[in-house]
Amino acid sequence: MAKRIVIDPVTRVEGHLRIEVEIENNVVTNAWAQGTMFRGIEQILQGRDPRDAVYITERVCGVCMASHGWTSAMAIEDAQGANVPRAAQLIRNLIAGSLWLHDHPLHFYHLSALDYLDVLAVNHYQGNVAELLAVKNKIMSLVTAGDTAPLTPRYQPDSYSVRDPEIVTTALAHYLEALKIQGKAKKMSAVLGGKQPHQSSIVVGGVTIYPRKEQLEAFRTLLNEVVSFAELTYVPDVVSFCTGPLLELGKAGVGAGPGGYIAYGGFPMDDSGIEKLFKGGFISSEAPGVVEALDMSRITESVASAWYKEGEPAHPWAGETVIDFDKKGAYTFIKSPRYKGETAEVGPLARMLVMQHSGLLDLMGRYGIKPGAVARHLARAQETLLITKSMYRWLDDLETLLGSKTVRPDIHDSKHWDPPAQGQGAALNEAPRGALGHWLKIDQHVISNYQMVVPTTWNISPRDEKNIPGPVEQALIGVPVDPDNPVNVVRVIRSFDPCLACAVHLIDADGEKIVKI
Ligand code: NFE
Ligand code: MG
Repeated sequence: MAKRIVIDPVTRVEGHLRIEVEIENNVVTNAWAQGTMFRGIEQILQGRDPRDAVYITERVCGVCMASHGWTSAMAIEDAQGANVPRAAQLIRNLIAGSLWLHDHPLHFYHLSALDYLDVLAVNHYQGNVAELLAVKNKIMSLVTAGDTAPLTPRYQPDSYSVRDPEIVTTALAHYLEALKIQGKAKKMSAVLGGKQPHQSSIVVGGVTIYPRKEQLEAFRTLLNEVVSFAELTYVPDVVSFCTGPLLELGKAGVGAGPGGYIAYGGFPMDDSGIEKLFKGGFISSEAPGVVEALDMSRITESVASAWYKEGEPAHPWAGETVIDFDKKGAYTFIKSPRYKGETAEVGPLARMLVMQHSGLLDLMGRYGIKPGAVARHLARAQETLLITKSMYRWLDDLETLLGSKTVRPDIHDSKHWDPPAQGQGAALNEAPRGALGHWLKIDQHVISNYQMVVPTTWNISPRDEKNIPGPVEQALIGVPVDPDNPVNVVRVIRSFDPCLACAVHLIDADGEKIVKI
């Protein structure tokens, strides 16, 4: 007999996600991912001056704001033919890079690690390290007070859970330390971005901040602390978890996605903006390991399973976002992005596979780890190392540029401030959770259409017009699950680090439920 399990809301993800799975003989046989919150950012943008989009799109999300502001500026710059000066590119890289250093450790410690820890094992810690004893006392006093949320998730520890008291207590100590590090990474983006959340330095054509020497010094001091945590604590923790207690899950490839991967590329490394830290490309599920060059015209969004007015799959420039609550067969507010009609996973694993990152491929090969939930955690850690190294390079280059005595370098392309009366632009970029694209059309000086195709739109996408499920839906099928303790379901979902706020962009202004499911 098939059983149905509904997890609503899925916690420790950003935004509202509802997951429904069908289970037979303790294995998931079918899955539906639903974005149940509708916002309306794409509609809000219509009729506005294109330059407003930088600030408005940042409000899509409370996590990856700078990625949206930056990508929006790039899309408008594409419409204008603007040239962003190198100093501005470096400042943008540093603001967005700070986001990565904030997001990835947060995802591991605060959103995911608890799925793999038997937290109450702290009580059996017998060592005498003062810091760990303090953690033990702190957690046990919460237990006594009956107040262990969010440290004890609603699922029970299982055979994959780490129970060694020393490892659990150390991981919890790092969980607490990572909370402080998050704050420092946020502060870094505020130093150059003007404020947090929602930076205000990035504008169309460049940036508005001309950092003083003290600001760069403050940034570097914070960077040293954040990088030292990332390199000496976070990455080693992820590697030891993935190649230790989680190895069996990793070798079994639990949570493997569709096998198709897409990355757009991001973080310009030189003046031309052509050489990038992350490379763009597509890997088809039909040809694993073969990276194809991207053809932007092959990106489409289907609305077959979404509460939007029926229509053929459309390229984002021609896309529409018109609500249809009564549509038969629809079950989500998320559209289905596809590349050449194929489902593709985005995010750190996609990026690292597309760029054939030797560090990740070596680790996966050495330990026999297959693509899946564990590989996603490993990929996130490996790309963090690319970011930490690049942050120093960008900061050094910026200091050299700004320190030049003879010429004050440009931070803005002032010849291209006014957008064209008519035109269109697009930007393909990378956000912490994956490939991010903004497309806009301008008519009579204002935005006539604005379409965002966001990382979580790719990953949480529903069935398309050919009834092919999205990446998370496919990743869940085949996952072994104890129906009384479906922790494996959330382990797989959270390995994607979904953000539904980004994916849906709409909420009813009165806070009313728009649809009842
Ligand atoms: Ni709201 Fe986001 C990122 C974007 S969405 S967090 O990273 O763009 O998946
Ligand atoms: Mg969209």
